[in-house]
Amino acid sequence: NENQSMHTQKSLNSELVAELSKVAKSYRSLGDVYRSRNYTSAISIIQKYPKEIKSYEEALSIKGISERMATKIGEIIETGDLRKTAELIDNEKMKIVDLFTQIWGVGPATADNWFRQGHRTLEDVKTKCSLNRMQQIGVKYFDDFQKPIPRHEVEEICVKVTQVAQSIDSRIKTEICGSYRRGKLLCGDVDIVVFEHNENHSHLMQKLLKTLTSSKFISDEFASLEASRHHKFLGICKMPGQDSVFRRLDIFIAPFKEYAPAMVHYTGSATFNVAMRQYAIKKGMHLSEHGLYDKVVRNGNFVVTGHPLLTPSEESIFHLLGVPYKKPEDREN
Ligand code: DCP
Ligand code: MG
Ligand code: MN
Repeated sequence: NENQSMHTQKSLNSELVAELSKVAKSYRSLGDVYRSRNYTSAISIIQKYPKEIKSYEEALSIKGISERMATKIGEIIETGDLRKTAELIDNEKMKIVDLFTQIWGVGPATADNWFRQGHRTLEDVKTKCSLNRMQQIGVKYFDDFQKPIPRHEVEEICVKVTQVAQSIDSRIKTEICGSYRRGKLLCGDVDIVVFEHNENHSHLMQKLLKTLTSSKFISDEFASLEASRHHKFLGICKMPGQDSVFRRLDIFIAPFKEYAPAMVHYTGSATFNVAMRQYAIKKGMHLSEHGLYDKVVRNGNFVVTGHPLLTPSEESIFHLLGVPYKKPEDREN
């Protein structure tokens, strides 16, 4: 009876096939096509084999099964699984979660969730996951965002923003902060702080974005909270030209009178800023991008009142906090 024998045949070595399939699948998602094919071809040979495979020797006797493969089959027969499988699946998971966290706007928790939901590739994420605005942009420009930005391009992007800003108000000054100011040769994004005399920045921000968007320099905007949109732009820009790359661009507008605290804040690093704020708290002070305050009254983490201190320079902020001055290059952590 053909049918019955097919059925028995299928269940004969099904555990073996299941175990080998896991390995093949892991190798495939790890990008090891060669090993993955070795396993899939062994699987199809085993599926055609008419008897239950009971030993390493029997496996080795099957045409097309190599000695290495027979060893693996022997291990599965004797122990029920392959030591290697668990390890491989761990590697696979690590590699994929790592890939997902490289998407702008995706943290480890989201990446882990997506993996557990069965997503394995960027294509899966693109087509099957519900993405917030940041993640949509992250997926759209995934390849470009993998490429770090050399300093000269950071400077070119700043020249562009500065020209437009100064055409709106000639007294405007801009500074490149972030990793660029800390001296990094390659930057993840471009952080530009635009200083103006006005304290309400919505007029400048509107005009700036209108011009930069209509000239196609800005391609996307990450719709930030409405409340901060007047002084913070997070989005994507691209220098003119066929070969240019889409780049992450952040523009922050601040009033001249907050020059030093803004420079400290936007120069970072983020870790360094946390440390600086801790020093402030220990002294009963509060440090933000707007200023340094003493006589601070807190309600939990929320600062209720404080008295602003004069901070004419970055040095003065360090001095008031009682910590030795650090040049931007030394503010990594
Ligand atoms: N910043 C902060 N806290 C955060 C994020 C940012 O204080 N959680 C500040 C300090 C950072 C600056 O903003 O240096 C710019 O942030 P980026 O995310 O652009 O980080 P970097 O410019 O330091 O590095 P990268 O090259 O990855 O952009
Ligand atoms: Mg940056
Ligand atoms: Mn940034």
